Amino acid sequence: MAEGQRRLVAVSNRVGPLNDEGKAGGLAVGLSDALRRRGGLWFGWSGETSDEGTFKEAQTQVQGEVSMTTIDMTEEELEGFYYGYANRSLWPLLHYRLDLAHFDRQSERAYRSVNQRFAARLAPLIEDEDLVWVHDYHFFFLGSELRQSGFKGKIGFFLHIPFCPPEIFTALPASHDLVRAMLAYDVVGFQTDTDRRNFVGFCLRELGGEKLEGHRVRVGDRVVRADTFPIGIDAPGFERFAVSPEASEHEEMLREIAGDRLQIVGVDRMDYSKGLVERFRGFERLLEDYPENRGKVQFLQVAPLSRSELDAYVELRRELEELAGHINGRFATLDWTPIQIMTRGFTRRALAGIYRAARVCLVTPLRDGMNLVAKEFVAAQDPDDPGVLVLSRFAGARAELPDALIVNPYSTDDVARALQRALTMPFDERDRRWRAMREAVFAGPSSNWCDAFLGALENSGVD
Ligand code: GDG
Repeated sequence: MAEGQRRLVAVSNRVGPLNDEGKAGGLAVGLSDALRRRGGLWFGWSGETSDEGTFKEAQTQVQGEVSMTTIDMTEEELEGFYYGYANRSLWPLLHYRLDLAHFDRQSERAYRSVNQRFAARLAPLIEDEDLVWVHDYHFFFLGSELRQSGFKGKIGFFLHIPFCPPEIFTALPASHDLVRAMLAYDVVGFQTDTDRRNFVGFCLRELGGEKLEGHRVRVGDRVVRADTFPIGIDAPGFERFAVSPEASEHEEMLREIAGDRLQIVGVDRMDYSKGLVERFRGFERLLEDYPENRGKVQFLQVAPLSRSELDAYVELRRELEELAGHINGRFATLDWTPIQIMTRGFTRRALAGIYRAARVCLVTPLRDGMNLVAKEFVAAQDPDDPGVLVLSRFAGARAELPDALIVNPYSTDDVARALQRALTMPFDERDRRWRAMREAVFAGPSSNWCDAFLGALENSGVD
């Protein structure tokens, strides 16, 4: 931590790792970059469950300038808070998927009580001079709980995933309570202007709030700054990964297997928000409508399993494996397998090599807060032979990457057309588009997201 700088206290459900070998997940990637640079305390769940009454003392691990302090949850808390409210209610709802959202009062209770308990365990570890930065949809109530315990310092909140329109959000039985709790933060940050507008719209229409200067909104006697802070990647770092021996080994292996065939890749946690089913159908349509691609392209989908305890995710896996089997059954020849899906994870260096071997990367979420894969793909490309990014209009990253081929992921024809265009794109256009995207991904220092948010938090309440 630099002299005179306030200590950063970050709170998120999962804590660490600080190295590059983390599991799939955008939040950990973004936050570990920020903490490695600035130092501070990272507080959250240990990843373990234990019985109430026998909760272990908080565990602290120190790595350089960063302390990571974690606490356990009970099995019931994990079920109600994490699988229940966070991932069966809030995740689908905030991704505009009312059809998949379940609401029940037991999990709502568990969610509130975990927020309260985490706040109670964090309170003795922090001081009013610290900058407390709470992350994501697991902890909407944590700030207001900290306030109730008497904490007077600055608390910010960043939502990594979308904030849906008020018309959808009001379906959540506790929608008013939840947004009122968010007003305890000094700054609430979103990935895109759309998310910010949806949140502000809820405050105005549902809670009778009013807009003030400087992206602030007032509800009753609370004033909160609601602003946009798009998350970025450590682009120079990822570019270096892409030429590391481990990356090159993966790149060469993939190129060798592909031979003259063009490689298409997708890299996503296996999640229904990522539009994988629609993407597979788009690939199938490519082979139907543009038969010249048969035997000439191959599609590798890396999809590490995520939240596999939930029915919707089990169902998604079944559907994807069936669809991949169907496509292969329909089009494969003795020496060609059109589509391959892998549920194992790779190291980040290996992933960088996979991106670099690809002519086309498909990033087609139905809704995504930002999507770091899109940015990583751009950073990993070989400047002499860059690939093409096909990007969903519903990914937050779209705002910064207009030079990708933008598609409507719900339209099978649109995805197939964009794929065909990407596969046949002349070098000059490929190069021009990639350079423009590279500039966007490398724009400003990699610390932009963190510094912008913490700067806003530090200045909040100062007129
Ligand atoms: C949430 C929001 C927002 C993927 N497979 C492997 C692996 N990954 C890494 C990717 C990337 C990260 O996981 C995924 O990040 P995304 O941003 O694409 O998506 P979410 O996990 O849904 O992240 C998202 C993000 O938070 C940050 O705010 O952008 O909108 O949903 O870094 O490379 N990493 C490893 N092995 C894999 O197999 N090591």
